[in-house]
Amino acid sequence: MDFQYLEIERKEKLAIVTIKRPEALNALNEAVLGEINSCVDTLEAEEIRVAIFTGTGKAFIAGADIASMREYGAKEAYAFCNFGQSVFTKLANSSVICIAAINGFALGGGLEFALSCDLRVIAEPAKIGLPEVSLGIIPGFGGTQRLARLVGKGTAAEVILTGDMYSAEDAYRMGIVNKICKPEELLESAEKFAKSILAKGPNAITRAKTVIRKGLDGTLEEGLYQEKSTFSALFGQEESKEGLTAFLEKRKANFS
Ligand code: CO8
Repeated sequence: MDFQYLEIERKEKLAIVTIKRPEALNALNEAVLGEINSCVDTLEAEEIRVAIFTGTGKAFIAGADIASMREYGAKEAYAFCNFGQSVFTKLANSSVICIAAINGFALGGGLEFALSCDLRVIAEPAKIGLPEVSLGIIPGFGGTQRLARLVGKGTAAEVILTGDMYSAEDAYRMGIVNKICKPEELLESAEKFAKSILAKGPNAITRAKTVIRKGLDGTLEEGLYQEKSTFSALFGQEESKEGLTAFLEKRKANFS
């Protein structure tokens, strides 16, 4: 499939997806969101295991497209919000492990995109925030829920209620990102995570992702049940046989 706003570079089971709408700091309009939606389907169909998402120019994504939203009434806003939430939920639920490589501004819908990914790496000059309240609106692509689940209610309330922008250092200190690095090392840092994940059991990785996510959506008891049933289901499979045997034979597991 051809994309106008996305460029996909494939390296075997790893894909690097660059969002390219620099004239609007990669802001998310319906077309860009639609391409991200199709991109997730494409990556899954190609059995890509890890995807790194980054932005072109000085932004990762500077939010939802303010120019498109200005004319919205409640009905149009609901539809756009609904679409954005469904795209980001697809990403969060995908079998592909998603890493946000935050190269520049990740604001509003841009941070919400990063929060839907499994891991986040940020370059030192980048800035993050949920500035929606400055526009008289609130985050609408999952930010109120995913940020609070990631860093707790207090920090989420600070970010959402002040609408302030934070440095990469602040984002790391708050636990919003996993790693901070120099700009020239951003992709390398993200690829380091990717390589580590790619070397592990593919089934174990996707099942672990699902259990983490589902556990956060329910009670501790439900989460522990999910863990128990998934843990046991992985036994007796080729993958776990290879992993367990390789350890005992003092060799690297070969999961291919
Ligand atoms: N939407 C549309 N265009 C944008 C956006 C955006 N979010 N951000 C930047 N642009 C455009 C600018 O208008 C400008 O265009 P032009 O050159 O034609 O004037 C171009 O990108 C470059 O931007 P700046 O000149 O402003 O660049 P600066 O370096 O001076 O500033 C900033 C960079 C600080 C990132 C600044 O552009 C900014 O504050 N942008 C807006 C950030 C923001 O408020 N984001 C949140 C948007 S709301 C949102 O994401 C809600 C998500 C949920 C939606 C639910 C649906 C109903």
